Amino acid sequence: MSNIAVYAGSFDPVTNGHLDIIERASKTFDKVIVAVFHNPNKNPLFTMEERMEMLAEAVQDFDKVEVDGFEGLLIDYINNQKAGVIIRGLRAVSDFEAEFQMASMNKKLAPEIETLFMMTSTKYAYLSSSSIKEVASFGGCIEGLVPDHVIKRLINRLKEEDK
Ligand code: COD
Repeated sequence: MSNIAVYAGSFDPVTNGHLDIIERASKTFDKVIVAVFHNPNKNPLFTMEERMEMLAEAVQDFDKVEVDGFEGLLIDYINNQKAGVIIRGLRAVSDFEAEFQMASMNKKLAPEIETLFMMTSTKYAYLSSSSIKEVASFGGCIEGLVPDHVIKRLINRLKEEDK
């Protein structure tokens, strides 16, 4: 099995919960590719390029971590990258059902690829990109929950959307 792992997601935007998983995974694998999914059916707050830029800045001090983007099936992307592992973060029990479905489908599509789950650090267990966007949109404090450069971008984007 290849010791390259892919941590895929929407990352709209990256949170400190995501970064915690990335940093911990980077200590276990030879390389971790953080792969931003371009979903043509969704309308994210940040473009694919912006989400990748925010991630690249956030992981610049991490060893063995690369940021990339992909379209289509995750499994096809993993095979193209010659990776062997999908990393997923697990927060509450409520994550389990969707994650189990996704992991089972990916296993059916590519039995040789393993999905590995990493438990969230308890201090980030309640964090999600959606809650960050909601709190920020009502002027709540998100310091310590996302990198500072993400806070700036969020505030600017939400101001633009208000106009
Ligand atoms: N602590 C720990 N982990 C966290 C936290 C936190 N606070 N917040 C989020 N995470 C984890 C999530 O559980 C997930 O594992 C990862 O971080 C990314 O989260 P998101 O929300 O940014 O991204 P998702 O879960 O929406 O990404 C879904 C994919 C894009 C990976 C998925 O839809 C996909 O693979 N799409 C490609 C098409 C495909 O292959 N479909 C078939 C799969 S069934």
